[in-house]
Amino acid sequence: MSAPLAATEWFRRMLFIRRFEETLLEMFSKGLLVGTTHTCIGQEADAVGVIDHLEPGRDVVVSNHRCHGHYIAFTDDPSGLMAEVMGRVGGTCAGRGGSQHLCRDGFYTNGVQGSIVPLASGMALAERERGGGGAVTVFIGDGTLGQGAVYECMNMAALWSLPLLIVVENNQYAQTTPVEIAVAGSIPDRARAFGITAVELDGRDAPAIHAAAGELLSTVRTGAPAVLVIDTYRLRAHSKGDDVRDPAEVAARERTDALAVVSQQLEPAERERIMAEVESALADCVATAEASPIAVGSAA
Ligand SMILES: Cc1ncc(C[n+]2csc(CCOP(=O)(O)OP(=O)(O)O)c2C)c(N)n1
Ligand SMILES: [Mg+2]
Repeated sequence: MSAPLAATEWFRRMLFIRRFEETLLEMFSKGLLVGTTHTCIGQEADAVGVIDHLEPGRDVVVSNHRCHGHYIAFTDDPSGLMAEVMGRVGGTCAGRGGSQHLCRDGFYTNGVQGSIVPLASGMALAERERGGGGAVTVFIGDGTLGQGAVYECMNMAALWSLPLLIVVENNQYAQTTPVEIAVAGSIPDRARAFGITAVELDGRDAPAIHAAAGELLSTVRTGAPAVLVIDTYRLRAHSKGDDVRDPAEVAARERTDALAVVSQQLEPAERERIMAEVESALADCVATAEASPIAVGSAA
């Protein structure tokens, strides 16, 4: 279990993911990206807080269509991701996978909702057999709770003592469908029905995410699967322009999201210094990606 993160570290890591994805949206509008893109803007604390407890080489992360924050937090390879979404040879998958089909060093993504939970469960079985204490963390959204395979996996994970953490990022919507009209009852109670420990918390409280994920992962590693439900909010469209939400609702959440909360805890000079460092690192990352040749077979 990793030590709590300082506010400066939260700010640096979350801001980098935020600015990376804001840059992606700008580039997309200029036709510089290949395929599609879904941003986790507003949900960065989930990636940073959970993945700080994971180690490439020991642990596995399985993510979904909204995967950039998870990838950056786990691999520290933003240049590879930038090159990938630009369809460049230097990308994570040599420019052929694009935004939602990443595969590198124990990090896997797939855009087919629900499919990743059986994949992650199988990987957790492999980790259990290997006996090295590795854990598999799979990230799903609230909308994915409508897929029956999720519950079949919870059943098997409990019966087979799989080292599996399912993180549900409940961002209140599945594309345009609000969670209230799609998900009945309590999300953690769904997991508890299988005898699985489940914790639900407010995603605006970044240190709470870190503490809960650390505790859950320490028991997950011993073969007790767990579910962490993070109530969060996506601050941008589902993908690019498809947003039918009330702008006042979005603006209210923007003022209170985890990045805004942490930002307010910093001295102005410190905030400015970190912002400048992030912009410089991001510029390097874009320049590295742009220097890489366009991949044969990419749509670029
Ligand atoms: C099996 C399947 N059905 C439909 C889709 C199309 N689709 C992509 S994202 C999405 C909504 C997902 O909602 P949620 O699980 O809440 O994740 P979020 O987009 O909110 O992060 C849908 C329906 C898909 N990718 N896979
Ligand atoms: Mg959702």
